[in-house]
Amino acid sequence: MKNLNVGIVGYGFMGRTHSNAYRQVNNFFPLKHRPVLKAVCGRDAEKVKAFADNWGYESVETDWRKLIERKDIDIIDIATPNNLHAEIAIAAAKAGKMILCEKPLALNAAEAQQIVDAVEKAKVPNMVWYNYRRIPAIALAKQLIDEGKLGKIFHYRAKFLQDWTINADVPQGGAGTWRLDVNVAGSGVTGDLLAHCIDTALWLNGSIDKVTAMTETFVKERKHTETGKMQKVGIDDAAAFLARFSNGSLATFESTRYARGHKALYTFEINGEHASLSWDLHDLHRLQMFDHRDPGYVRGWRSIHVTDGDQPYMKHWWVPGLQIGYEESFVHQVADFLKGLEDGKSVGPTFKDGLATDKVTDAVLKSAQTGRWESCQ
Ligand code: SOE
Repeated sequence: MKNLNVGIVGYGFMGRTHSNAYRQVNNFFPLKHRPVLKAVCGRDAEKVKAFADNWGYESVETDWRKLIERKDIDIIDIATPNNLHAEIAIAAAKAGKMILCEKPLALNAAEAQQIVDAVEKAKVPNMVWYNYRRIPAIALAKQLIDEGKLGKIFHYRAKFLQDWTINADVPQGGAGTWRLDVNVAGSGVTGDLLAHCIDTALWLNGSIDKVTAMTETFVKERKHTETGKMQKVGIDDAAAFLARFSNGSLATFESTRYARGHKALYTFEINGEHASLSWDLHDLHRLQMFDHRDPGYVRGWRSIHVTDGDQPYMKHWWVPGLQIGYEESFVHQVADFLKGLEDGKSVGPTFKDGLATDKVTDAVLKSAQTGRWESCQ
């Protein structure tokens, strides 16, 4: 068993999901590497120390450059707001570190391309934390599609709905609400939520050629936490787009933070000539399937409870019928990354995959401005 020392930058929501994954992975997956919680880095010395104590990190840093300079760090994990991803990732690549980066990879595709160039030059293993690929029900959807169970694909439909920014008093900027500050987040729901839908879609259904989109910012001004002043809001609060996939299928995507009653309703459906699949984050351990080739007298939507040992990832957990949840998708992602190191294979979503998603989100934002179809290539 070889130890791999992790240095994580950022200790918010994602810092917790990643730390939990590093701690659990070797208890459930037989692997040749063991992640060690070596250092956590954040600007607030008191908060970063409290995080280190809580999760069992051996040391703390308050400057990410110092973390990258450390010889005892093997993996840099970037769990910061989006505007820091590129600078940290490029420096980490130059220092020869393996890199795991939160989504979206960068503020835009041009920046993402620079990150890809840096890791390709340095030849360092890399991965983006698009964790939903590792939900067993979604991995099963991928398996069924790859096995040809759906036949030719006609339609893909996805949405990601939330409701936490309807109140105009929610500020922009600062911890938790940096997602509303365009300079830090890059965009609103397009980069934050549609990016998840797009990553899954590209994985399941191949590349997207072009999109036509609309976006809206419902609350035009919000107080900025750092300046205390009312400032123009630069992010998209809601976005919807039509897409044409390279395989000829048509798609609709929608995301908003203004769908009252929905907290994290990520759903997708895919319709093929023989069968359809649908999935819902609020019921994440189930995959719905309709197969027209079933005998007519029993034909109908079936709800597959993805908890059995012969379904993706599940043999590593409990016993058939007992389900797992959101946090385990991160454990699976670390497990796959470590297995990739063992086998000498890169594991997706790599930074190159992250760039492909950023190209689509750029095209969505551009189309919302121009009112035209925009290419994603
Ligand atoms: C936003 O509220 C958010 O936390 C995203 O940033 C995550 O990526 C998503 O998985 C859940 O919602």
